[in-house]
Amino acid sequence: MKQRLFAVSLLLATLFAGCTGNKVQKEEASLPNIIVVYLDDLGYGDVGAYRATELKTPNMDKLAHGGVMFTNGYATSATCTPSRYGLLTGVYPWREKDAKILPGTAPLLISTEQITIPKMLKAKGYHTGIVGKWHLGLGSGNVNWNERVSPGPNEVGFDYSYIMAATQDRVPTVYIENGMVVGLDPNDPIEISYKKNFEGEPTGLENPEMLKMKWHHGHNNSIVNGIPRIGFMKGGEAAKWRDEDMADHFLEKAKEYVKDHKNEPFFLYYAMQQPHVPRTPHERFVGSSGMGPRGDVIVEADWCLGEFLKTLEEEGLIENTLIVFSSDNGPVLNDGYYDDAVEKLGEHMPAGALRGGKYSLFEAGTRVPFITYWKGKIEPKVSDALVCQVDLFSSLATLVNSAEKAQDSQKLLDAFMGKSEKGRENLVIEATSRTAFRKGDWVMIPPYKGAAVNTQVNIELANADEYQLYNLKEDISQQNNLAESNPEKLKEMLDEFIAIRGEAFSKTQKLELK
Ligand code: NG6
Ligand code: CA
Repeated sequence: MKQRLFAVSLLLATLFAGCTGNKVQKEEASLPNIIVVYLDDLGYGDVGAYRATELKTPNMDKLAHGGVMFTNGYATSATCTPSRYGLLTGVYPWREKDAKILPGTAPLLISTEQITIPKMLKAKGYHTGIVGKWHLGLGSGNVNWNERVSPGPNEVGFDYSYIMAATQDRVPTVYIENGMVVGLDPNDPIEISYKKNFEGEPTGLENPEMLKMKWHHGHNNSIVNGIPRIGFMKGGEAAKWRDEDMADHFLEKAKEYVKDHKNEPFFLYYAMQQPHVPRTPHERFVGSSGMGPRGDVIVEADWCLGEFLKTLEEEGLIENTLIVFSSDNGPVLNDGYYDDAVEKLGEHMPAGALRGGKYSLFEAGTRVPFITYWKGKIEPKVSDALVCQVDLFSSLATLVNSAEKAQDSQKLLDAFMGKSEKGRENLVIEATSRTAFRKGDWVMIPPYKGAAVNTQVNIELANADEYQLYNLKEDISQQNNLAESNPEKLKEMLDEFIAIRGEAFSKTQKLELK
């Protein structure tokens, strides 16, 4: 009996698969390509269209002026790993206790069981690729960099991956293609440690004479290309990247990916490394901004974007491709190296009018440039809708007619397509494991212990003994704390925040009004 039932269901399954197979084929023809161009530490005020006057970003501006330019677009977090986790999974990073800035040796943060944007799209017939910065962990502890490194991006939904493991300032300083270190000489194996140095290897701390870039805080372990890094590395000489070529290199790979997959619907996550430290513009961009390396690498990233757009145009793909442009977190000037970012800043305001920066719960930590562009499909407009990168999952699911869901991701396709001004009603933002709550024009930051200012990077973190409540419409720079003068609003915000964050959280944080 059991066997017969099995046979019948097998038959049904085959018939059903036949039907859906055809359907997938039909759908594929009309599916647009989707590209996320993601910068690292690019601030709200770093883009011309977002009112930067001292820095020229013509290609980012082209997207902003030809698409929907969001003024209330957020990353889920004020640092990279959690932010990227939220982007790819549609789950708030504060739900995942390990979603913190990861070392290069950290295990894969996203569970291989978990649904992700690339997995969701793959099921709809997309080819999926990532080129650029990963920083979501690799392997399952104790990675051997001389064998295939897995699980990694290929195991959470990407058919193709060409990545750096963590950040440009962290070892291993090599490219990894589908899990294999590129250009590795088997006779010169790679060893990595974040605990101790390998005997006889120079470090930034002990060998300052070998440095072409000096460290300011942290960043004094292994030296690669004259730049001291976080973490220790031995071997892998032939595989090491040249920092100044990284932008060109990722651009080339992104272009190749597009050309290789132009005949099928594809999803590309093009995660540029700029303007994160160490800022190493190619020689032809040195001096291009007059602002030192930080400005120069933004000019370089803008150029890369322009070249990449040219490829989409040349390949005839630009009218069938939705491009999302954003940044993983807000800006920072001195993030650990002496590179003139502070000294040569001049009148430029990387955060625009926003308060704080990277690592901060103030607006500049998470409110970032956020643009959707689709030539011929999206009408240019500026949108004040409240949107977050965590919403891309469900919105893209709507676009491709997928029923997949992710816990915190809202369906905001109309807002992303510029058809509606309706965004989310509220949003939990995160910065180094602290959370705050935005609702409508208001933002509430609960009290947090810890320094008010991170003096190394010179950024206000938003820690305070008292509650903070700001009306962002009237006070975008968060100068007037209205917590005392508007206790009703504060209570309303706090109650909703606790309802989302959960009672247990409120107890550990002792979130109650006196
Ligand atoms: C910090 C690093 C900083 C940067 C950051 C990650 C020190 C002192 N600072 O720990 O330079 O690498 O991590 O940036 O090491 S992120 O954009 O990838 O989150
Ligand atoms: Ca970042």
